[in-house]
Amino acid sequence: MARKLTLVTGAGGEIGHGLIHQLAALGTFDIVALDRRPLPPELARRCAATWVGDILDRPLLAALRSKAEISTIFHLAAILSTQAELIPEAAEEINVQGTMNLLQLAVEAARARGEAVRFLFPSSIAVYGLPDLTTKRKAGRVGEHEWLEPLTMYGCTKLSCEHLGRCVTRHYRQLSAEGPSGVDFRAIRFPGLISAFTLPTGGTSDYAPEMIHAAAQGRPYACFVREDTRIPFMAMPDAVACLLRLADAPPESLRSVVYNVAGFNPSAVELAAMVRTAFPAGQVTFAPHPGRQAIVDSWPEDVDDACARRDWGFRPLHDFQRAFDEYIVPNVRRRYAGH
Ligand code: AKB
Repeated sequence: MARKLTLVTGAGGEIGHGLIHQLAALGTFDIVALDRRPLPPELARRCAATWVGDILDRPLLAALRSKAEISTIFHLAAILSTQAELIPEAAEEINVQGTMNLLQLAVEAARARGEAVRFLFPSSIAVYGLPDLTTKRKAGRVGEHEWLEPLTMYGCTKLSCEHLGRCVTRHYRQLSAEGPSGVDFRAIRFPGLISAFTLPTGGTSDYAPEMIHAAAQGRPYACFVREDTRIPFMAMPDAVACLLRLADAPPESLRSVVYNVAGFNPSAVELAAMVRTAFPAGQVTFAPHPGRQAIVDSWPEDVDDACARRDWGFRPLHDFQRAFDEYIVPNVRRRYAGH
């Protein structure tokens, strides 16, 4: 079977780290990695080629495309929610213009190959905007078409990218005789992600992984949200499995271009209890940051993932307990052994 040439942007990031390991293990992909920084050797050696550069650098993207016949794109590069509030203009440019640049690359790659290019995009629960806590609690598991008025720049950029991807896939240059773009855009609205191997940068769901990694090192951690805060999370292996499973789904089985996926949704105090049990040397306290609190209060308590289960057989492997017992605790303990 011909090996598929796959482009991964933001390759050195949290999802990129897990995805490249999985893609390499599958052995059916040749990976072209793009990141602003050189990849660590253990990632770079799993790639057919690595490029250091910026998704806003269109000559670089043109050069990359001319050298590689790309069949699939995992476009992971993005500025996350907290950082995007600090640099909104740059976040809009990177998250939206950067994505449009990659969509354009996908159109050109599809034209060059004469075959569709699958474009996998990590969107986020941040596209949702619950107006207040009472409404959030009443809303419960939010469906893909509800509460789409995000509170954050990040949420707005992710929602814009979903619309751009759908439009390029279904209506690109609809007034010209060129015909369809050949882009097959598929997006997943990820909850907060928890990795045992990497630490997040610039997100607002980061309190969970930060709490875990601090406690594992016996360091005190002041959680920046209230004890009763509740949003959905997912273990990183499930997130990577989602991307690969959706990438593999036959187009005729997909009735949407964007999907919710859920894992588990403990409150911050339930999370702290699990962390204290696993890492008793850790001291978790609560010191809510009003601004970041308002952001997570606008995100749903949980999401309805029925469409993902129906269209591409999504099934999370890890619930809350299993994520800790089988993935987080063993790997995080190993990571900080001797610390
Ligand atoms: C963030 O906190 O910004 C991200 C997300 C929920 O999309 N982790």
